[in-house]
Amino acid sequence: MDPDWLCFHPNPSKPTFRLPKGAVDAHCHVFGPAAEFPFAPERKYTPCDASKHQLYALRDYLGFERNVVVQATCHGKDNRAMVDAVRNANGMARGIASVGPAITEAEIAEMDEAGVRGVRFNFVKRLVDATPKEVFLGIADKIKQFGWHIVVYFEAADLEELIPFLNQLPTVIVVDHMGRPDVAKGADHPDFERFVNLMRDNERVWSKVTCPERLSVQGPPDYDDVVPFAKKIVNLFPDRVLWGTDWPHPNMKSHMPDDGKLVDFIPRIAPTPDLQRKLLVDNPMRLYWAR
Ligand code: 0GY
Repeated sequence: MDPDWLCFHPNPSKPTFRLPKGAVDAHCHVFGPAAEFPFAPERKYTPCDASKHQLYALRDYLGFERNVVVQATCHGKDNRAMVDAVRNANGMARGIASVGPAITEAEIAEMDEAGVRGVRFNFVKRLVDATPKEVFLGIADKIKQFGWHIVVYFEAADLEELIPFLNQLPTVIVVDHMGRPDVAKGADHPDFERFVNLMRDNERVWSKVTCPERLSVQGPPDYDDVVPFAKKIVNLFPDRVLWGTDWPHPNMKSHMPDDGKLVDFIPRIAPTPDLQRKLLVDNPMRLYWAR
């Protein structure tokens, strides 16, 4: 692994917040294990191993019932580790893949049968080499007939340029980590308003209200500065939000979050049982377990 790699928390605390029954961790990853599922040659980082067994042990410990395993960029377009994790969860996991333009219908169908329900388009330059938008549109065209959706990962500074492209996408679009706002600017800043307006104008756009540990300038343990951002999105769009741990927290450099404390962040951004049930159960079930 990279010399400055921070491995996930070895013994997270037990959350004080009791998750509703059937809660879904809708953003998490597996890394390898590299001996079984080697990392991709084109990767931008080399992490520690983080296996499906460790992921599902954390699920049980925190009180989740299900997971959405998102293909991590260290595995490139080789989805074997993610698919293996999804196949070995007794129906309690779904997957998001990374694919190239050569993907065939048969390959999509095979992943669909395993439990994959979407693809991720990544625009974060430190994680991937750029993919032309026409290539992404071609992939979108292929996956839409399977009822899959598209997860997009970008940073706030890139949103303005991306809006026409996002509005061209023919499926539900799930934005990772609220489009990575610069929280130092505040939740009423025009940059975050741009993201709010995207969700307001395009009802296909959903958001993961995830990663306070990644977005916070203030830092642990409370990540207070991220609360107004996530709370705003949950309040305005309660039926189009998802939550996830982001375990095993790729590329965290400042600190490694305590996953139990991350769960305790949920009632601060979704204060009522009704909002919590939508965020943690109803919305992910509708998007990932409709079939
Ligand atoms: C995240 C965050 C990151 C990495 C990845 O697939 C990945 O490599 O998603 C990141 O470094 O910001 O969404 O989990």
